[in-house]
Amino acid sequence: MIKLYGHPISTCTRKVLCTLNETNTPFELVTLDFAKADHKHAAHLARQPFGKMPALDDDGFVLYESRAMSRYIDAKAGHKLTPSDAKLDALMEQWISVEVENFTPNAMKFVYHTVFQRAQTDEVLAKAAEGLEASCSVLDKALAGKTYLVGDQFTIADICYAPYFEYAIMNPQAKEIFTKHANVASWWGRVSERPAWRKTAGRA
Ligand SMILES: N[C@@H](CCC(=O)N[C@@H](CS)C(=O)NCC(=O)O)C(=O)O
Repeated sequence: MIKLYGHPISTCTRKVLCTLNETNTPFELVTLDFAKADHKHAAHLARQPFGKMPALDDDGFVLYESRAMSRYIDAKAGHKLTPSDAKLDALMEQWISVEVENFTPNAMKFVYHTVFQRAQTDEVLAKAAEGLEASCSVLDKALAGKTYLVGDQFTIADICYAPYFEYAIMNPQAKEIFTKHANVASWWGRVSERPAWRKTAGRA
């Protein structure tokens, strides 16, 4: 059975938890204690050499990087969250890259500032707001007339954005950016109410 080493509040752990929940994959969550820096100890460094969480152990197969874990879990579950069409699959990958490259570095500034008590300067937040606005504007155009990022199918791409939206929306400035983009706001309404995400975010 899959053992996931992480923490239920960690954004990267949440991507993997959501994938496990969406695919109804049995798993055990082994909670690492941030306060004791469990993720920096030798036992965890053997699973994740960069000292980050999460890491996964599937009967001896050890994997790190949350997006790789989501792909692995979904592949084992029969690709429920991955389009079979080559073009849609490529679009899923495109949106995951945009999440990593353009969206998350900006969204995380607001998450640190508001949720994880790591205050950011006004200058940093102003720059992050510009980046978030640019990403949301691109996402908004792409989501016009669509249920999820690649169309009707909910995919790993949607999951990858969810942890950052869930937290960043707690910041008024980030919330304003999200809500003024109507297609982004309604997409987030659909994603955030999925039972698997509600369970992941502790709202079930
Ligand atoms: N690219 C990695 C990033 C992992 C990561 O940054 N994890 C955070 C928690 S969400 C962490 O371990 N932070 C604690 C630290 O860096 O010491 C992944 O997607 O798994």
